[in-house]
Amino acid sequence: MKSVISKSIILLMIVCMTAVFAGCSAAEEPEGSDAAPAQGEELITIGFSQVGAESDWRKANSQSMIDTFTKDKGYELIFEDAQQKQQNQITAIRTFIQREVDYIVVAPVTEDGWDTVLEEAKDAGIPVIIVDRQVAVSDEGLFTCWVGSDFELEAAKACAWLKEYCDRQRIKQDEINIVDIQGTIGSSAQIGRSKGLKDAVRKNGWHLLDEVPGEYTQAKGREATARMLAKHKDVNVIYCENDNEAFGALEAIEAAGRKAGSNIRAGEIMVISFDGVSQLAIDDLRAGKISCIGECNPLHGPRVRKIIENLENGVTPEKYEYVDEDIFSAYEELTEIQTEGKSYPVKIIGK
Ligand code: GZL
Repeated sequence: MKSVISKSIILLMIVCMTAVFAGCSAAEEPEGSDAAPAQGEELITIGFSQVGAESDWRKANSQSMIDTFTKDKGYELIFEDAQQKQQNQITAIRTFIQREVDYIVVAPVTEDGWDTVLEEAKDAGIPVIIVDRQVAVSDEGLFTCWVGSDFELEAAKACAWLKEYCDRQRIKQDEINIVDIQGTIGSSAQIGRSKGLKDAVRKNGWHLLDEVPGEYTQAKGREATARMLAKHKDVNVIYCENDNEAFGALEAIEAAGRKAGSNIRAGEIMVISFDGVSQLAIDDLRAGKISCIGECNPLHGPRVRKIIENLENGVTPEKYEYVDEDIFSAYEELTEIQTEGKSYPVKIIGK
């Protein structure tokens, strides 16, 4: 059953986000040909199983797919929102198979549990493109290709920023007492961002006081942060695995009578985050409430279209396509960071 998310609400969101995201993001979108289909040409049908609408990132990701796969460009998009439940995604994929769509696109909520349904899609001869988070399957032949972010690199860059910041502010690395407000447990973004933090904790001698699920939502981010502030009096960095958790963390910090900011020495609590999609996140960065954001590019629509165009023309796509991403901060003295032997520019978001 086709379920099209109400476009008016999303459209409003996307206008703000895309303007912001385009303003901040360095990543260029691959150009899909905008040629309209020849008269009477069959539409290419795409079944898209989306995680849900849990975050600003997710809404921007959904809108990118909706904007890309339109009838005037020769596509029919069947959009299914799984409300963050894997079983709903599996049901949606089975519906797509029954409807004999031309392509199945899946943004998997978590990495495990996909072998059986992907086997069914393969048996039906329908190519499956995985976007955003990855799937952990016994046979990589069960999907055609994947496009998304390098979540461990996102974490490595954000942690390299924190290490550099401490060095410049003459804050000893072992003064860092950090809690991790994790994303949806078992999702690639959570696995990568949590692992990247743990690697940095070991390398820099920070203290990882706790890890708690924040499920990428503002409400859970607020709840988890409040618990951490009550439990750990010495915490001075809150590492949020997306911006919506960070918005909740800022509310909890204020409710606890503390101040969010990068002046750890003066007792402020530093908030680090990921995504950088919404105007609110950029405003919080500019105001110094969030100290650093690891960009996570949600605009996968054009990339998936390029993949489908190639497949239509018999061109085999790369198995794994990683998108380029920046790191944002308002701290003007730190314009470049190094990690894993490479340098990355820091995009300074001016006051
Ligand atoms: C990352 C994506 C994550 C975002 C969150 O690619 O999977 O899920 O960081 C979203 O905002 O909910």
